[in-house]
Amino acid sequence: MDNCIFCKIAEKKMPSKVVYEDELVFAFEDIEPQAPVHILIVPKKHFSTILELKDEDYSLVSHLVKTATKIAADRGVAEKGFRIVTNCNPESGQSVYHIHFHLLGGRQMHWPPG
Ligand code: DGP
Repeated sequence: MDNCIFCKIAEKKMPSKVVYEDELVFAFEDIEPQAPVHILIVPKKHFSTILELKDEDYSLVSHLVKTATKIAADRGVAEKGFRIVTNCNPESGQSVYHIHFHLLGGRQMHWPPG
């Protein structure tokens, strides 16, 4: 989609620190890391928020989650613990309107989140 930074990153029209890529998903380092491990996992197909997902898109969601857990293992945070977060719409703090899962790890997390 035009003017979507995460589409541009996934299409490699904008630079990023690539962590993983396959035909469906793209993962890269967050530009403003909130933890020692902070990676964004995005679908290559554009959806603005998770509210746009249709029934037929949920296999993609499971692929995104599976990718996040694999990366967590690769980065050595799986056993100690990590968090997968997706924000939806303004009150959640969503700032980029292309679905993304934050993978956060490498430090003690707190609850409730801010
Ligand atoms: P959210 O607030 O949930 O929409 O998270 C958006 C995240 O995207 C935020 O943690 C910062 C990150 N981000 C924004 N622009 C860029 C960018 O151009 N490159 C990278 N790598 N990350 C970005």
